[in-house]
Amino acid sequence: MERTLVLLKPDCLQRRLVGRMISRFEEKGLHLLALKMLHITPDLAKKHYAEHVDKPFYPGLEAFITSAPVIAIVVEGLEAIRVVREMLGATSGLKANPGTIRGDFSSSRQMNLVHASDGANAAAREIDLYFQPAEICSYSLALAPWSRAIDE
Ligand code: FUP
Repeated sequence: MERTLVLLKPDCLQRRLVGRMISRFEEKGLHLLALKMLHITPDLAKKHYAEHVDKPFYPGLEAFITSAPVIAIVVEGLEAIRVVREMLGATSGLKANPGTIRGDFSSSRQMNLVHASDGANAAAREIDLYFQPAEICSYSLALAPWSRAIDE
């Protein structure tokens, strides 16, 4: 089992797509362990996008990500880090394949609706940025035996 951090970005809230995005993760069979709405501060934005802080596009990215609330979600599942990234598609909605979230809903590189951790180290670091350990709920799903074989 892997855990990954998903962020529904300000454009997702402004366009009232939150429910549809959460539904896609639920329908895929991913397990929601924690969820909160928050307003990202410039300080948190710099921590979240540490690898991009010095890039020319960073000021615009920070203005966007702090412009309205986001929904942060901890998602769990088999190979969840890769599976969720593939559900999002390429960074730019103009390049993302149809069938992916960005491919279906975004025509922008910046306003691409949803963020997800891009590897195990990023997932651990980002979950830690947004959630206290006590905020992450552990529970079993009654439908689990109908979601995958016992040896998967
Ligand atoms: P991703 O991992 O797909 O979210 O994309 P990146 O880590 O490469 O970029 C982080 C965010 O910066 C993306 F969501 C979009 C934004 N971005 C821009 O706004 N302009 C750029 O030129 C590149 C990325």
